[in-house]
Amino acid sequence: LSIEHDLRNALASNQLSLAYQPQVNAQDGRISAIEALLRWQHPTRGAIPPDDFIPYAEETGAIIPIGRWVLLEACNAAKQLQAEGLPHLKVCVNLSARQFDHPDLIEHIKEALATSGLAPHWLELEITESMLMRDMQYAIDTLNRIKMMGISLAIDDFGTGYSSLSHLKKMPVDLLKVDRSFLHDIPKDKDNIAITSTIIAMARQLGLSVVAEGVETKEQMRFLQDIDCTLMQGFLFSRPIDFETFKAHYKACP
Ligand code: G
Ligand code: G
Ligand code: MN
Ligand code: NA
Repeated sequence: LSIEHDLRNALASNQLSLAYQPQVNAQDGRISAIEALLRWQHPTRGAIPPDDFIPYAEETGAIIPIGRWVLLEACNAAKQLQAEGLPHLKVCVNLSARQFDHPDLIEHIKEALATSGLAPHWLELEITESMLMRDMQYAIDTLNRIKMMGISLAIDDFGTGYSSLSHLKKMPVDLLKVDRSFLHDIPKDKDNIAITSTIIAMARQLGLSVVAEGVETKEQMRFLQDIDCTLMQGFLFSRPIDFETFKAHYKACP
């Protein structure tokens, strides 16, 4: 049985779901956004991690219908929080390279917003540096089209992509997500302290917000607060959890 066949079937048979992980404001601890993370519950193999199936989905093109569904599902979730009278949150959706290059990308984004009724400024799209560096003019044009719709743009896994800063500054993005590898062993690891502080200072100079990813300890949190990081995301605050669980938590503690 091929994973490709299983994957195409997964969408139709409701085996895919989204988990949500909050991003909290580094200064006041309040939740300001949630990142949608794809989950696959396979009927016989159990939970398959995204790192094990997204590469297949990319290769086979299955990521296009799956990504279209992710966009709609994530926008619906953000809209539902609003409909229940909760403080509004941004929802962040990861795009894969193949989605970013696909001619229907803009249509699929518009469709998700129109169908859910979510206002565009509550949606944030995450792309990686490598997606931007393959064809810079295409990337700039596509990002501008997305930005003109009122959607925010984030560079995910920032610092791991070998892209030059002179190229990156041409990209019309709003936010950098510092890769979680740089948080490792802070405050013991002096190199990581230097790298993280420098990325955050640079982002501030460029007028960009920063999310530090992979925050697992109070020591990391205090370090990030001291250097005026904007937002934090990681297991210290919450693991990725299903929407109903997140909603119950958010209702109790908005
Ligand atoms: O939760 P974590 O194991 O959930 O995610 C592993 C990887 O899968 C991350 O690099 C994340 O960006 C990626 N990922 C999670 N959800 C999606 C999605 O909906 N679309 C794409 N393209 N990547 C995703
Ligand atoms: O590439 P992207 O940043 O989209 O991937 C998000 C991934 O990071 C998911 O797999 C998610 O489960 C994972 N993640 C989120 N918070 C933490 C954390 O605090 N520690 C670790 N090790 N992984 C995390
Ligand atoms: Mn991400
Ligand atoms: Na990341």
